[in-house]
Amino acid sequence: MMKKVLTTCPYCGVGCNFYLDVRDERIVGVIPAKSNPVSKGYLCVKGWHAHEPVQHPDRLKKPLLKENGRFKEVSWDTALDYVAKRLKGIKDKYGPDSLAVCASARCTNEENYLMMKFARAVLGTNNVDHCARTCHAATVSGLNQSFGSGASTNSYDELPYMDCILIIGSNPTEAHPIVGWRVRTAIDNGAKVIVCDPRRILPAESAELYIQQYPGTDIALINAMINFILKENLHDKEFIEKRTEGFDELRQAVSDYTPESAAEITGVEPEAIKKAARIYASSKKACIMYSLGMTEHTVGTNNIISMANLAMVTGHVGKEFSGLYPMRGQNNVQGACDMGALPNVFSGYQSVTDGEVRKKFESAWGVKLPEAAGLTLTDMMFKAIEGKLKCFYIIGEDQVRTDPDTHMIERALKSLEFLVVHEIFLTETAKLADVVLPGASYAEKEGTFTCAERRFQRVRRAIEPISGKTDGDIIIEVSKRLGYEMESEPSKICDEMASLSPIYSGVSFERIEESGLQWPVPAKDHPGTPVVHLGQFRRGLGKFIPVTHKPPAEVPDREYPFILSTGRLLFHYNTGTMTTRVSNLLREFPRNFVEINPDDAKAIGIRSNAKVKVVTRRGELVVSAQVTDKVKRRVIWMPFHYSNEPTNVLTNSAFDPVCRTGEYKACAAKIEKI
Ligand SMILES: Nc1nc2c(c(=O)[nH]1)N[C@H]1C(S)=C(S)[C@@H](COP(=O)(O)OP(=O)(O)OC[C@H]3O[C@@H](n4cnc5c(=O)[nH]c(N)nc54)[C@H](O)[C@@H]3O)O[C@H]1N2
Ligand SMILES: Nc1nc2c(c(=O)[nH]1)N[C@H]1C(S)=C(S)[C@@H](COP(=O)(O)OP(=O)(O)OC[C@H]3O[C@@H](n4cnc5c(=O)[nH]c(N)nc54)[C@H](O)[C@@H]3O)O[C@H]1N2
Ligand code: SF4
Ligand SMILES: [Mo]
Repeated sequence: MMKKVLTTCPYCGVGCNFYLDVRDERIVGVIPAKSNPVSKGYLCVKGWHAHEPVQHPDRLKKPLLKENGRFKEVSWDTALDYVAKRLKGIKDKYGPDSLAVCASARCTNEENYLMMKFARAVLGTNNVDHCARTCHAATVSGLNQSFGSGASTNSYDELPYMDCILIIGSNPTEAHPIVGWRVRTAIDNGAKVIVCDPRRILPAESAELYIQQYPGTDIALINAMINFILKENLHDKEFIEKRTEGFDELRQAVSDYTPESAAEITGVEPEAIKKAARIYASSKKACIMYSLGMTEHTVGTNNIISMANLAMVTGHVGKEFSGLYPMRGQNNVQGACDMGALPNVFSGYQSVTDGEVRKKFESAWGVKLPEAAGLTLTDMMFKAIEGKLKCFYIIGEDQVRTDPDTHMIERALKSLEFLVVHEIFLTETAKLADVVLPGASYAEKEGTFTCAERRFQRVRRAIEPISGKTDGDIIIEVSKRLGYEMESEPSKICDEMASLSPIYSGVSFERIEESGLQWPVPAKDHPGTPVVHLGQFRRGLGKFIPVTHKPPAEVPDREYPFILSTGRLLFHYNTGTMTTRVSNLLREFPRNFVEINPDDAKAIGIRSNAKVKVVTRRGELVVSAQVTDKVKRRVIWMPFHYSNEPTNVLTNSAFDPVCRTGEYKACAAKIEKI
């Protein structure tokens, strides 16, 4: 039997659609979907090969139970009974807040809704979070303070028509290629692109201006741009007057940041800062595209606020062809946040500490709900080490490889009394579990993902679940064993979520058959919202919040003279569980490496491909050196996609005090020749 099943890509947050080509229960290929508004018939190299990991022989097929330190395969009933018994035992003994759930940005909205409901209604705790904590939590906390809503303000299709795109801390060509393609189109249409990135990424080659600042110095850079914009009278007085508050405080705060003083902090020529300010401020249609280069810092939230300040000073937000584009990472990280897989909000960003909101969910779910906000993923790890968190239920996340400071994370997970992991492959985190439950991949389930432009799109089942169950089925069965019944039909889970979440009120599976809908969708006849904050910010007036430069938690010194930054390659995806199992992808960059500037390489006495030891205060790793002027002196850069050569043994778990995201993008390191 042959069929073509339309679905959404399981990798990045762009949200491309394709058909899975299925022959006799075997997925043999991917066919792009021309009518999809996101991908318009294009895909990147990961999308083209997205079918390959699904039926890979390494897929987990049976539940695994650890006995005397070794896994043995058991039946679903044995595994689920055991999990329910242990969860109940720990809850009875230590109370509900001794348990925590990590939801998954790789899973569907409907599954994430079930996961947060499971934590709150079944386990009785708000301790639920997911990888947004490591990623764009600063976007949610920062933009919320400035605008009243923490998601992308505008849509992909505006990009080709921009006059200016300021790309800062985002590498769209590799991390969001189908958005990168729109940036390319904008350049072809005459847009001026300004790239601000410590690494000379591909878009820098065709940019009007490339600024190579030191990692962790963006507030100084942006404040200096604002300073110069005010000095040159390039600000939008009418916008500031009508739509914002707090301008005087901002003016005061940026007065110290002249392009000259910022040059000392950032390592960027004052003239370049002035040029960037002039281009951005005087363009009619200008937007800012940013990502983890801004969020993954101890000043992540303030970095986001500084960009919101810049956009408001120039009136480049709250209308079409403007705004901030936070390039959300995972296929469904936007959705996992929207579904309330966060410790402080239910679905639709409704606060758990708001009595009225709680009452609404209590009456819909028929249980009493916990009142205090729960722990973030960052704090769960610390609490585990302290012995206060006893049990962690992780779904589709590999913290051992992806959280900063691997040795610390291993210590945390080993301190637990009970660890459950839902996985599709046996990851390093799964290896530490007491029980591993084999979940299903995107190709085995019905549901939805929400992409970086807030578009809610369908995911469809191409083959039956290989393990017999989806992640959603597993949650429902564990809940049932704990005495709580949940809806199992994905479209009905979506209806329940919509009925409780105003921003999603108007969505349903029928309404998104064709091309999805962009939230807010407040009513069943509402067409969706491509641009938010039109006429008025979600919080009323946009708020200028003064922010000042603070160096990263760890700065270079005599012993550790380099700044290590980390990030992504086009061909690999996060931990690489899926992409390293695709031969065409693995062929490119099969091993980890470190990029180092030619002058530094010469000083150490190494050439490209020489083995070096990268050392930080937390760990060390032997990799090959890539000598390149992509990075400037004193800066080194590594990808983190390799499970057997784990970059995160090096990274720093120091975190932003507001959003609690770790500082993956800057720590002190040294390099030793071997
Ligand atoms: N191919 C591929 N695509 C992916 C992923 C993947 O693993 N592989 N992962 C997905 C996920 S989860 C996410 S969150 C996104 C992330 O997408 P991006 O954030 O675009 O990717 P990164 O490479 O982590 O970092 C972006 C840029 O930040 C720069 N940078 C580093 N430090 C600083 C700094 O201090 N300031 C500034 N201004 N820039 C800095 C880096 O040099 C890099 O070019 O990608 C998603 N897409
Ligand atoms: N050094 C460094 N480290 C980083 C970053 C960085 O920039 N630098 N970025 C951070 C960021 S932004 C992120 S988002 C995290 C990502 O961290 P993770 O979320 O841990 O990384 P992923 O590889 O996306 O892994 C998720 C896991 O989900 C599994 N999976 C995929 N689909 C499904 C499914 O449908 N069901 C189930 N049950 N499992 C599934 C995969 O096999 C994989 O093991 O990494 C962070 N780590
Ligand atoms: S750009 Fe992202 S969503 Fe599109 S095909 Fe590539 S990985 Fe998939
Ligand atoms: Mo991410």
